Amino acid sequence: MSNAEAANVYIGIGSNLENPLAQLKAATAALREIPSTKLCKISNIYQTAPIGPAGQPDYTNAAALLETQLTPEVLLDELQRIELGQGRVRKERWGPRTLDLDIILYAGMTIRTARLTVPHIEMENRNFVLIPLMDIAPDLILPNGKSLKTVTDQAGHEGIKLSMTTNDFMATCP
Ligand code: A4P
Ligand code: MG
Repeated sequence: MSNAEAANVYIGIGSNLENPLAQLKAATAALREIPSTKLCKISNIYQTAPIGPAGQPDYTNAAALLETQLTPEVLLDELQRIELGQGRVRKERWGPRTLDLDIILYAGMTIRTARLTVPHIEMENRNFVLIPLMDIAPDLILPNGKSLKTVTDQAGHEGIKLSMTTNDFMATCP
């Protein structure tokens, strides 16, 4: 793949059901298999307090950097295929899930279609998205001109703790 044609895409990864760490490991292996796409970076792994309906388990969250030649909607198809392959059942909004793969940023683009809102609409409100992203893209500027560091500092560290470093995680990946 030539870099000139590839888009840098940041993916948010989340799970809070059926052994979330194992879900993230399987997701990492699956991201590597997406056609015309390279998995470039994985953040540290975090344990995070759930946002949304009460009573659901803590989440495990991380972020990944992909380099892809796929269009945003084709990439979304691939991510949804991986979610379904890992037993994802869509029920209530923000409810518990085995695997959630969200497109957080796609090549600095702003996208609003029936299927996609990029940057992810909630990203600036969610430290469980921003803090993993800071691990892999500390100098990133968002499409709205704000620096990732500034919005991450504003979001704070409440409800999030480091659960595993990237190196320890990758050492145990299939
Ligand atoms: N969609 C639109 N934009 C995007 C995008 N940028 N990336 C559409 C991916 N999908 C996008 O998503 C519903 C539809 O959103 C998709 O069909 C796609 O066309 P979904 O994954 O089926 O439903 P959802 O995930 O329940 O809804 P939503 O609003 O995407 O939820 P979020 O925002 O993903 O939140 N708490 C913690 N601590 N950690 C978490 O990871 N995650 C959620 C889910 C709630 N609370 C959490 C966490
Ligand atoms: Mg989602």
